[in-house]
Amino acid sequence: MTALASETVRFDELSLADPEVAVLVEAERERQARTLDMVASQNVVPAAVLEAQGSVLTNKYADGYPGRRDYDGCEVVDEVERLAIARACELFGADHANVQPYSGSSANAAVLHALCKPGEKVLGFDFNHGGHPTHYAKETFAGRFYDALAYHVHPDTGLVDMDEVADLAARHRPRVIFAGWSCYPRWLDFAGFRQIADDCEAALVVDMAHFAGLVAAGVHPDPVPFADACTMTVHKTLGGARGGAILCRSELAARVDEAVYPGEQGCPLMHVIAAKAVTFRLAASDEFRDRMRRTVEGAATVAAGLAAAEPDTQARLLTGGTDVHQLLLELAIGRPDAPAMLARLNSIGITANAIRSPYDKREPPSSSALRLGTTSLATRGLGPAQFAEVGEIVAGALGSRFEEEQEELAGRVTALTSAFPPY
Ligand code: DSN
Repeated sequence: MTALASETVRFDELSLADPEVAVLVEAERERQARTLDMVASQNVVPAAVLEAQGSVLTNKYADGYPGRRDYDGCEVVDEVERLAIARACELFGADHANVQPYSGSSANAAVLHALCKPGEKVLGFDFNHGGHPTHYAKETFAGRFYDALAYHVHPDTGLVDMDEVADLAARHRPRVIFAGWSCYPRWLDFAGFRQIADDCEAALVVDMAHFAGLVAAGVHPDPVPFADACTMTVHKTLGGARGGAILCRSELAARVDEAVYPGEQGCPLMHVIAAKAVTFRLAASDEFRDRMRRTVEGAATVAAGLAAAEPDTQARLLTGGTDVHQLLLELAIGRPDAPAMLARLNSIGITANAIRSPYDKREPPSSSALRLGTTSLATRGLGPAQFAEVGEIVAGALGSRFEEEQEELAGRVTALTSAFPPY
């Protein structure tokens, strides 16, 4: 158990007012406690963040920004938002921060709103190759309101094909280039993206939703010096308030702020902004940096275990390993598909998610790949020995003797979850 997540959270008032919801909240608390959560985008937030998000700040309307609101009585929430902005700028060395986006998707919508006119070109990373739909996909605002296209990973290496990025950028001259990912296990070449953006006079937006915590802790290259704007979520590796934020150069500050409010959103969620301020403070601590180091080293340890087990599992690590908090495993054709392997993992108490691997040969809803993350486990306190064991357990779940070993594997998961409770 870590000091950041050490207090039991109680729901006495909720039980009185609405026993049905209280029972469900308790059921979810228990589910989280007895599960090894390897969904790479999830985390266990500190009790302090739960308290701030559940505070009386939820009662306040505060449309606008500190010192210029549309409502009276904003003097306290102004201070809260100023704190969150100052802490975000200091943590990431940014000129300006907007802490109001309701989510990472809202943050991406706002930067496009700030930097592009409808119909202008945007270049993003293909979803099935690791990118996020809000960077380009036709089902989202990015593809619906802008002329969006996508780059890919190279089929031989599994790495972002920078030659393709440069070629698409030179031919189409996008207004915005997105660099960032949801399902990709390697560092991006931020200097390379900057050069490509400069060559075609595009703005570079780095979506660091997944790796913001790693950047804050100094265990991942820093995109801030290279990007015109960075978007993020605060609840993934950063491990805090649910929602988004934007960092940008000072010359873009007014455009970004106007794009968030009134451009894309109404009233800021002041209780969540308070929790973002708490998150940024905690992320500046030595304890957080240690946790991020354990997260990344844990992913490398699990990856090494799975690589060693490949002759049995026939599950191949995409790109051969990981630099970050997640790893991607491609399952051989002829073996159970990703949903079937997820069901195996679930049956022993591990949650993860299925993804389409780049160049997947299976027809949806079948797919060939799993994404496994170590963020929540590191927050719960797991270290090198436990991550080695997690690698063995996952290998056993994906292996040829799963049915014989299922009970023993489930027992090992229970021993770990009991030793490392989330709260
Ligand atoms: N849903 C997030 C993830 O799982 O990576 C991305 O928005």
